[in-house]
Amino acid sequence: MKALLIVDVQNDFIPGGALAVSGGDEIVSIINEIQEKFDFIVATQDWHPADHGSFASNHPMKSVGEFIDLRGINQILWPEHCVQGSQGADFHPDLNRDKWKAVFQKGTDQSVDSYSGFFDNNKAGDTGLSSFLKKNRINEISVCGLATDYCVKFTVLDGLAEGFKMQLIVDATKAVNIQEGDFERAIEEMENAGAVVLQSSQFQ
Ligand code: VGL
Ligand code: ZN
Repeated sequence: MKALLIVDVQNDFIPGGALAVSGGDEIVSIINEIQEKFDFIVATQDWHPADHGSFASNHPMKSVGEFIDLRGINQILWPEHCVQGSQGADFHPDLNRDKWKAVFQKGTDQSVDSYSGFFDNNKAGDTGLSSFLKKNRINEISVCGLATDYCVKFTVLDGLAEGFKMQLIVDATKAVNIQEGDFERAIEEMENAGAVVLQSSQFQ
């Protein structure tokens, strides 16, 4: 059985938001169309406490884009984003949520970031996404959302490691692109790990 997984389509990742992904708004209508082709849909939501360790504002003398050691993990510092209960953490208002079976929140532990919708970056925390999908006999996951080079990529890689067949709907994602080429490198990494990359037009 196939599932659609919509990653982090939240106001803070949309132009005008705190961690805006260029063109992030353009994928919302594409994702809504794709949703018509799926019966089983789940979503992830970046959901940080205000004191989250990935926020530059929580580290005196540090700025956005710098790296720190966060409990033994090399962590890039982000602007404050997707703070629990904030408007920026809400899903894009035009995103259709009618058929969603569940939302999996991530990044809730102050001491570690969580790019993947499955596990924290240290692999200790588990959102429950994998067991939920397996319980529902899902073995194949199509992924869309934000951002290609962070949460989408790590979700796809963890999904493969969990034994799911993973598809990336590439025109239904956009990248942060901290460095030029991050989008292309992310796609290559996902393909090399075994993901199938396709366009939304390839769904009938
Ligand atoms: C994301 C950076 C920080 C994402 C989340 O959803 O790709 N990126 N938090
Ligand atoms: Zn985040």
